[in-house]
Amino acid sequence: MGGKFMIRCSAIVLSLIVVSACSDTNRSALSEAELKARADIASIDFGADDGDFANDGECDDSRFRGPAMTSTPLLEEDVLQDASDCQKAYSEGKLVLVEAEGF
Ligand SMILES: [Ca+2]
Repeated sequence: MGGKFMIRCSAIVLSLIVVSACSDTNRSALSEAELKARADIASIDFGADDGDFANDGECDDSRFRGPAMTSTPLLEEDVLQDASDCQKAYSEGKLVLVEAEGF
């Protein structure tokens, strides 16, 4: 009886870990040190506005992190495809470049 309960609890904990890993959206507050260390905006290739989520007011490019990021899961296909949203947010100090391409 006790063994069965343990197995069920382990499965629940495991699925919680998987869910939290999958819902990582890069959307977190930035520290002053992070903002100070940012690359010059002119040195960043923001790409084009060819993604499905271009011009929706949120940055969907997974290379960035900050409060201006979308709350939806980041897709690899949106890298370099959301230029206007990410460039605007970066200029407003709401993003840093983390260069974490791919997953
Ligand atoms: Ca966008």
